[in-house]
Amino acid sequence: SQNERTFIAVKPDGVQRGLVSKILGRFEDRGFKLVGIKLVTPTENLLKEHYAEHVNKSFFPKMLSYMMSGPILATVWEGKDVVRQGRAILGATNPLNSAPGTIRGDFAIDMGRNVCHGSDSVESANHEISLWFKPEELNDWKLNQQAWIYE
Ligand code: YYY
Ligand code: MG
Repeated sequence: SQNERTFIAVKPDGVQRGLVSKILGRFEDRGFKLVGIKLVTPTENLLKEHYAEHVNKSFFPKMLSYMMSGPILATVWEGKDVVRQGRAILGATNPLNSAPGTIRGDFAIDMGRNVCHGSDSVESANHEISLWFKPEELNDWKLNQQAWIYE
């Protein structure tokens, strides 16, 4: 459905390195619709919920301090298959395995500095969107180019 949504974030290293416009640009260029956007410096509690599946892993404390080291650009994008397509645009978790042309493959080297986050399923997307955004922060609007992007 064209109404599928995903949560895409530019992590603190991506914001610090000035990669915001390049990362957002790839989603805009593809034809996805931006429905939510804000800068957030996340709390430990938010990150523990966001990364609930990883809280007991050995890399978690290091990842937590990285993710709390500065503002994160939180965004929500809408469009057909956007969860899966978003993961493809970001590239593999470990940038050493990310294909050139992906964000991580073009802008990152270490896994602990992989510049971006994307939801891994429709269910986790809906959960992450509700963690990071209030309902009134999500904008319903008609993309004027829609008929030129979708047949
Ligand atoms: O969804 P994605 O970000 O691609 O990977 P996850 O397996 O969910 O891990 C979340 C996050 O944790 C990853 O982007 C980097 C970090 N991480 C790490 O620093 N070291 C690991 N061994 C695994 C993951
Ligand atoms: Mg993940």
